[in-house]
Amino acid sequence: MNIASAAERVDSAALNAIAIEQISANEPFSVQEAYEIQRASIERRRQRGEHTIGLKLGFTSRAKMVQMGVDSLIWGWLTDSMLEEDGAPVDLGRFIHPRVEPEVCFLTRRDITGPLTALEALSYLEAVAPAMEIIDSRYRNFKFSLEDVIADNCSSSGLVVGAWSTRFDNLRNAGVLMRFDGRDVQVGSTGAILGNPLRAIVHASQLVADAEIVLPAGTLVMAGAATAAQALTGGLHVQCSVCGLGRVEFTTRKNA
Ligand code: OOG
Ligand code: MG
Repeated sequence: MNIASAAERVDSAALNAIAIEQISANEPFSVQEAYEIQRASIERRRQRGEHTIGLKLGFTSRAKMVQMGVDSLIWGWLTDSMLEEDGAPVDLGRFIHPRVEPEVCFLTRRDITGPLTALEALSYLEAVAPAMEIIDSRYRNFKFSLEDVIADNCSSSGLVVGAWSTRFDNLRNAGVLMRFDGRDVQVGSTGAILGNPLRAIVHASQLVADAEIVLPAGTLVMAGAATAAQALTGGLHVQCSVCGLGRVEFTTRKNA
């Protein structure tokens, strides 16, 4: 597997919003190689001036695993260029076939340097917020293998984070509602995310230890979607509310 060439392919696809064939269609590759491709693609973003602001977990709920036919937890990087402002319009022109999903986002307050237990995780957190992730697979028809999606930085494309809160107590089973133009499109519970989205921090700490990196204080961690993702079109008002945490929203603009 030529790591650099595969990284160039997923990176260009994201940059130009043009879908590509799955990397695995021509050459099978391992999960380890997939993370190497992901790392090399993030390095290309860094060289263009983007910086990483956090990480995201994927397939932390059954709903997502079933929707995408993949059953392993995955992780990828979030960069500053992916961050959209709460309440602001999002231009869909930079995406291929964007989807949105309801999540919660954590903000860390101490460096995470190694594996944490569930009990320890809370003391590493500054705040939690309702959030939505905009995912956009770089592969045609949004179809991929586990290795393909990891290499593609787990479809990461955008995130919108609502107001921060310190209400960590209610996360085990808080109602989640995503609406398009006031109509319910996804309904669920934060409990669908690993039983409790706080476990995302435990997983993140293990991943960090395995990858031999440090997650600095002030890192964002997206816990993964509580429900299946929903396709985005232009001219929508999209809102997600998480019971006890409040809500987050954006509108979509189609730039043809
Ligand atoms: C991969 C990303 C999964 C989540 O929250 O489960 C993910 C995808 O579905 O394209 O972000
Ligand atoms: Mg997600």
